[in-house]
Amino acid sequence: MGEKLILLDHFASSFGMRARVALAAKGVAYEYSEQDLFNKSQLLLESNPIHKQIPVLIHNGKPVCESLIILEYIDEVWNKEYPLLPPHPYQRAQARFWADYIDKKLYGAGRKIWSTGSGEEQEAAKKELVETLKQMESQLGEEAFFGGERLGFLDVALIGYSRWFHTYEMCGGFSIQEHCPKLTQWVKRCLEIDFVSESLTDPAKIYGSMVEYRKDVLGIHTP
Ligand code: GS8
Repeated sequence: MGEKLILLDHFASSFGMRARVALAAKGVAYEYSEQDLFNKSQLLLESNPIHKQIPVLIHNGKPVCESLIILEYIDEVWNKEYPLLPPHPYQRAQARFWADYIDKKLYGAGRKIWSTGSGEEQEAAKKELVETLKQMESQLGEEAFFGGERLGFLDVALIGYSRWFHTYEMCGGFSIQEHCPKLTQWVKRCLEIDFVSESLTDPAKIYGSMVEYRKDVLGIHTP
């Protein structure tokens, strides 16, 4: 009813992918607005004056920032028939803990893998990434999804990173599947859900853009 919803995003952002998947899970229509992060729009600067980062969800002119907060907002506002957070307060606290853990560990380790050519720093980042993913694997246990029988908050929080796995592997010369077969199966299960695969960016597109970025900005040749 006259609702206006805009997502300020960037195609490669695992944070933005969270918002895309959550909105799709809830069946909410929105306007996608790709942002140039090297030349930030007035709308982005005004909507997120503190961090000046995407994603930002602008709901009827009011901006909501920070991807995990956006996820909770989406969960509270739309389609209560499909809750993302679990029902029990303790389970909710656990889901939030692990989502926070993912952001504290995965983003930094992943970034180090693609932004360093090779060497000790990259080896340490690869080790940290694998340890983090293994930790997530043990959280998953024998469940189909982190949300149990169906996709939930933590699945949505993590799935965007999987689109970067190819880039990590190519830049780091290692195989995530080899170390984390169960998590690889989980990724496959998530991608079998149409609204998930349709919301995510093709890993080849992310890798292509990173090869360019490494060459042009970091001066690193990608094998
Ligand atoms: C992180 C967003 C972020 O890093 C969240 O939303 O969860 N904690 C935030 N956004 C990046 C793009 S994705 O790597 C961004 O907007 N970078 C531009 C900049 O920092 O100038």
